[in-house]
Amino acid sequence: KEYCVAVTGALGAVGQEMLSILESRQFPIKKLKLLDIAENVGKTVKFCGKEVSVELSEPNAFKEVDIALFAVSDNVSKKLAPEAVKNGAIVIDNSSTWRMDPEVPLVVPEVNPEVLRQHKGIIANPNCSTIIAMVPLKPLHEFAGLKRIIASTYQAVSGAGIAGIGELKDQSRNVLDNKPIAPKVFAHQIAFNLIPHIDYFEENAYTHEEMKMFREGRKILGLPELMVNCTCARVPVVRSHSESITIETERPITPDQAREVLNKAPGLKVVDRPENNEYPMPVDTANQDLIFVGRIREDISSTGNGLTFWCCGDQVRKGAALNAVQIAETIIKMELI
Ligand code: 2RA
Repeated sequence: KEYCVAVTGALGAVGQEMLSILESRQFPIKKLKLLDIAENVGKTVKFCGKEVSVELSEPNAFKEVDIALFAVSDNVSKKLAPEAVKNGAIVIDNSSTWRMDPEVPLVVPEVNPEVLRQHKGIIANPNCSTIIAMVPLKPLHEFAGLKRIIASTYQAVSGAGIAGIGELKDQSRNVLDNKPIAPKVFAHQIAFNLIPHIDYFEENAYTHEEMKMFREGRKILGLPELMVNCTCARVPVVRSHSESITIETERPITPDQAREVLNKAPGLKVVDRPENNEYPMPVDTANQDLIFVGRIREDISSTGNGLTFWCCGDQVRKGAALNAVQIAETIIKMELI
């Protein structure tokens, strides 16, 4: 069977990545609709060798659509996603608008595909750094039972969109040439620096990005009491987020057991040969689909069962576009459409 698929926000960084993933995975498409804001209407994008024109992203555009992949802002999604559902589409949304709505499944296909059965039209794609953490955490949880997570993220500038990449490149040149810099996308200089601040500060002194790991992590893993402490930093890396994660588990798990469990789990590649200087790095995980995990070791500060590891993943692909397309593939496989 083939489907009418819409990509909303088709010309943005995530929309473009969605298109290239739909094409490379040969998603069963009967008709593709590219939807975007008024100023982009009429522009064309090449898909499977054919030029497709961009149409206006408005409620009527979803009339014949089976699956709508949304790569738009929170405000646009809030208005448009319910309209798309009313018109008969299943919406897979990449914004943060619907993620914590109890009626909306929040899904990483390798982790909790079963919640898709409860969907009522809108399905939410989690935040990028949350997805990257969940893929290795799920098999470790199944083996040892998660009690607590302490995570620090090192997030690439492309997490802030194409403008973030431009800002890093321009600033790097200007700093090397001793020219003045004027930060726009980020609150401070990002070239030759890092910024421990992503998204706004909440009342508890954590940033909203950090609280996404806390709230979304609990929801995805189905562990409402899970203890999660996260610090998110923006680093001068173009693409691929990195995370240092320490867990405390109910039952003991040795580094060898963890490597074995992670080796067998979907969506992961264990890269863990420190004797050969082999460990996950963002330059190696950019533009591919797997989360790389390494530096797996005992948490020597733990009073219980503690394990520490490091992981990296392409946040534009697995952290956004690929995860959304995998959700679409899973709802087809589970016959939920
Ligand atoms: C980031 N949370 O700033 C974003 C992307 N979703 O990296």
